[in-house]
Amino acid sequence: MFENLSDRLERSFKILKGEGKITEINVAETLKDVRRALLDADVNYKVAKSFTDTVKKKAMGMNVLTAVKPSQLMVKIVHDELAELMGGKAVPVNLEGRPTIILMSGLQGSGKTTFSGKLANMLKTKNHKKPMLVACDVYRPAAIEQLRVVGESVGVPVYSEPDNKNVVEIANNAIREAKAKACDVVIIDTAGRLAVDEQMMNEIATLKDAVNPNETLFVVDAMTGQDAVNTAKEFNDRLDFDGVVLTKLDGDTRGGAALSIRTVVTKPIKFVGTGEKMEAVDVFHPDRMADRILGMGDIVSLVERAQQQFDEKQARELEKKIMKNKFDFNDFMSQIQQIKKMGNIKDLAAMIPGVGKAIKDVDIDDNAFKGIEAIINSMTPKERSHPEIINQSRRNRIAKGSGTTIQDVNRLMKQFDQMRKMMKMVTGMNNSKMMQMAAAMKQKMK
Ligand SMILES: Nc1nc2c(ncn2[C@@H]2O[C@H](COP(=O)(O)OP(=O)(O)OP(=O)(O)O)[C@@H](O)[C@H]2O)c(=O)[nH]1
Ligand SMILES: [Mg+2]
Repeated sequence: MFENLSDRLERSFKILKGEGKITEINVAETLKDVRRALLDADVNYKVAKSFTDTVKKKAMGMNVLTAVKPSQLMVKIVHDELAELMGGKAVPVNLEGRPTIILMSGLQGSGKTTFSGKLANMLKTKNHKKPMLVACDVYRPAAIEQLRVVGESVGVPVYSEPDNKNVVEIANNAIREAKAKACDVVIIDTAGRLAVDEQMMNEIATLKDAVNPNETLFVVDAMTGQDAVNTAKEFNDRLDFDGVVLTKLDGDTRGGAALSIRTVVTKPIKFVGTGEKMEAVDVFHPDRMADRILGMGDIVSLVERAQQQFDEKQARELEKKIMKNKFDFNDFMSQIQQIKKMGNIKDLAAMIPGVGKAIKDVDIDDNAFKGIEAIINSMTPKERSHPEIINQSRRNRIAKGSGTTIQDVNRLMKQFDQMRKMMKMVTGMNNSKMMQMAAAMKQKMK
């Protein structure tokens, strides 16, 4: 996501390289490029224009005061303005209320049910809450079952009344049940609706009035681009929601919605969904998102996410093995399972500064795993624990056994080798060092 935008912005700053100072002329040229990059990334026209106007004003004002390189200064100004555009600071979800009541709203297929599960999972594991999911989608026959499966996968109870079509009644009964069971967060999943469907919009407005939620979230598919902004506006006019959840940011989205929604509805983006798995969700941090858009990487969120995923003890054992260069195909296989759980590997790697660009043309997308598992499965236990014995004839046998080609096996052996090296490097760098690096980078920008 945002790959194009970050490349384009970087190129526009290059125009300023070598220039001694920011002048009206060279800044105009850069900003024209920045604006074009934003428009191409599907940012609302008015938002893009006011953005570049503000940047220009700031850049011209700063000219006399500073002695830093113009391109650095511009990166800094654009970075800060991008963060500002997306709300400046992260806004946490409101957890007041006993129980806390959270209501989902949004179009069909936007990701409400999936996000309800992700939120329940996050509140349970990170905030040590005891959530309950409530099925208030009474229209789609399979909706209750879907929520039940989601609830089961994260170990959270699901309240439903299959024969009741009155969502206010269901919600009120659920809240009563939650109190009785000492659940402290009630997450209400609702049916998808179109803003033009008056009856459906009335239903959710009535539901909101009746249960008086602490938090009403509007869930929107980031891939819908400008439509996302318009839908957000229509739902906000009707529901006056508290925050936005941008889903499917892992997809082929140009990301413009993230940049425009906040300005158009003046409600904060609180979460982003980055995959179909229950773990694929992040709290939205405008400044970190700005880092990512500018290709600065996002070490902090990477560390946070990795920490959440990896079992600490298992990680320490693995670390020892890596340091001793004993990392083998058995470990590799279990890493693949971990990575699969974490979501898109390229997305994850792209958060490391410098890596995003380096791997742009490298073949480590999710598809890379398909043949890999087959190949590893065709290895003997000895080969798996002693990869160095895998010579040419063994490679031939493995290729045949796994239904792949010798080239595939060679490629995997090479990737495995590279991975071993990279892991050794990363493991040598502990978290506090990573934090220092992130802080140093921030300092550089100032
Ligand atoms: N790639 C990706 N897919 C997602 C994400 N969130 C949801 N999905 C997928 O989008 C589809 C729709 O998600 P749901 O959670 O069922 O959407 P919904 O809003 O509940 O849909 P309705 O109940 O029909 O209105 C499913 O296939 C999800 O797996 C995300 O962040 N990334
Ligand atoms: Mg649903």
